[in-house]
Amino acid sequence: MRSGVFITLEGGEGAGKTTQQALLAERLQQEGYACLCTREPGGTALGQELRALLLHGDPISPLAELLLYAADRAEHVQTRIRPALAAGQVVICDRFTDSTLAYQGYGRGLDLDLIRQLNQLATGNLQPHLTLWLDLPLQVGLERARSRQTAHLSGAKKFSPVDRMEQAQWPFHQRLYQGFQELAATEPQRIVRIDAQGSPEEVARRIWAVVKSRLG
Ligand code: Z5A
Repeated sequence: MRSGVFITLEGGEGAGKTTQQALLAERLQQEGYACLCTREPGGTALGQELRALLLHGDPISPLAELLLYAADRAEHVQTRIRPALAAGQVVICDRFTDSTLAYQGYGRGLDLDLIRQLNQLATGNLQPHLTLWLDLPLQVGLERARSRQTAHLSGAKKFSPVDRMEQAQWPFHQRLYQGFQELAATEPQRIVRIDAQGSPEEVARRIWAVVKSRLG
């Protein structure tokens, strides 16, 4: 049996993670790989409840928010990600530990070392084999995210109400962006920058070139 491969997708809002997750899974399946597509927050039943609290509940303190993301991750790694990897699947996760460093660390200003320790605790030291950072200019990503909401209001399928993070101010999004840049510079072997501009198919081709070389 092939050993499992753990791939995470990271980036700012509207960068195309969900779109690219589906395209990558489709390509991998064509190549004969079994895939698990999942996401954080919300990859388990507990995670769905935490997701509702985190993204659409009343405002909470940054530390409480951090601990809820850690709880979501602990349950997710233990009950879904590790079993899928043990079964030889390719796990593609929409956001993981780097999002916590970017949003709660660079964005909210919580201590990065504390977040790294919590990430290790929640994951039992599980690290992605490959992280694809979808790099899109902030304005473009936020416009894409907004146009999706507008599409919802006019009756299109995908529903995503404006959430707490999307309501945050521009400097917050700039700090996130800087965070992803610094994380990618710190771990260039694991975190690969993908130019997320262009059509979904163009971005998918860039992603596949990287994934294929790693799988090979
Ligand atoms: N969060 C956190 O703070 N700490 C943590 O530890 C974790 C998460 C794990 C999850 O929100 C929130 O949780 C997130 C961080 C926080 N903050 N926010 N907001 P989410 O899961 O609801 O949303 P998201 O992760 O930010 O993703 P998104 O806004 O749904 O965007 P996306 O998945 O990256 O993009 P998409 O849905 O694939 O595409 C967005 C729109 O653009 C859509 O209409 C597409 O059809 C369109 N699109 C996609 N690709 C293209 C291209 N190439 N060209 C043109 N249009 C495109």
